[in-house]
Amino acid sequence: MNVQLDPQSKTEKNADHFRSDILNGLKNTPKKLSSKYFYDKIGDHLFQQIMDMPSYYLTRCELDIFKNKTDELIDLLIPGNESFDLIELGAGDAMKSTYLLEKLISKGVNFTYMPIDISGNILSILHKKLSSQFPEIKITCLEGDYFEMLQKAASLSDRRKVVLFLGSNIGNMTPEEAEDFCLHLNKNLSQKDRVLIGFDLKKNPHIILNAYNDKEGITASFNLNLLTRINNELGGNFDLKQFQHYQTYDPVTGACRSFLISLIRQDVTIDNTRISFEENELIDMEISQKFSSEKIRELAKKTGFTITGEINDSKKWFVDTIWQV
Ligand code: AVJ
Repeated sequence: MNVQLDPQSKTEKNADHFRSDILNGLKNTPKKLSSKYFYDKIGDHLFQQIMDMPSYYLTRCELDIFKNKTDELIDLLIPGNESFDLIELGAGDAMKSTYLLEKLISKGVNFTYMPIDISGNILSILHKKLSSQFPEIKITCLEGDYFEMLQKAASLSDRRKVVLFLGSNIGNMTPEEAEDFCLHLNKNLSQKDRVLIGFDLKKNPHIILNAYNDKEGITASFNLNLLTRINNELGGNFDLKQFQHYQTYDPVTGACRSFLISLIRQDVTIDNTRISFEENELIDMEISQKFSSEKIRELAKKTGFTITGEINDSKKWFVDTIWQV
C-alpha cells in the first residue's frame, strides 16, 4: 500500500494559494469565493449531511447507476484485462466508486486506485476505510488540485488511465471553465484512456432548487463555513450573523447558483486587508451547472472527445457518460 505523504512545503504552498485566491476573489465585482474551498473538516461533514438530505437527489441517482449497472460500466471503461490506473477526481468518500472497486477486485482485475481530492481530511478517512474493506487494494492518495495531481499520477506510472469525474463535480465550473478543463484533460490523455464524467441533467426546476435551498439550512451553513474557515486560517473577522445564503436556479441556462448577501454595510478585515461591503452586496459562492444532452455532446465535441457510452439512473435525472480521445 502506498500513500503519497504531504511534505511540509506543500501544506504551506496550499495555504498561500488559499490566501491569494480568497483575497483576489474578494477584489472582484461581484465579490467571488471559490467553492473548492468549502471542503475542510467541517465542510466535508456538512457535505455528508447534504448527501443525506432527501431533497439532494444527485448522490442517490448516481449510486443507482454504480450499484445496478456496474457490469455495463466495466464493459465501457475496462475493455480487456490490461492493468491500469483508476484515477478519481474529487473522490471524497468514494461512496459510489466503491461499488466499482468491489467488482473489479472480485474479478481479480489488476489496477491501482488513485483518488485525488483537495481535502486531505477526507482522503485519510477514505484510505483507512478502503484498506480495511479491501486489504488487497493498491491505493495511492493524491491531495491537491485536479491537474497538478493528474500530472503527478501520470508521473508515477505509464499505464492506461481510467479517469472518474463523478457527482456532477464538473457543474462547479462555469461552462467556459468546463470547456478549458476538458480541453486540458484531452491534451493529457491518450487514445487508450477512458474518462467517465457524471452530469446532473435539467429537470423540473423545483426539484433542482429544492436540492440546494433546504429549509434546514445545511446548504447555508456549508456556504457560511467558508467564512469561518477564512476567519480561522487567514485571520479574518467575518460576522456570520451579518451574511445570509441566497440560492437561485435559472432553468433556461441550467445555472444553479449560491450567494451570500451582506445584510448591512460593513467592513471585514482579513489579516491586514480591509474589505468593505455595501448593504445587500453579494458574494458569488458556487455554481452547480445543470446540463441537457445537447450541451454534453457539444462540450465533448468542442474539446476533442468522442462519447462512447451513456448510462442513466432509473429516473433519468442524471447521466454517466464515457469519453475517449
Ligand atoms: C459536490 C459539486 C456535486 O454542486 O451539487 C451540494 C456541491 N453544493 N450542495 C453540487 C454542493 C451545495 C455539489 N458537488
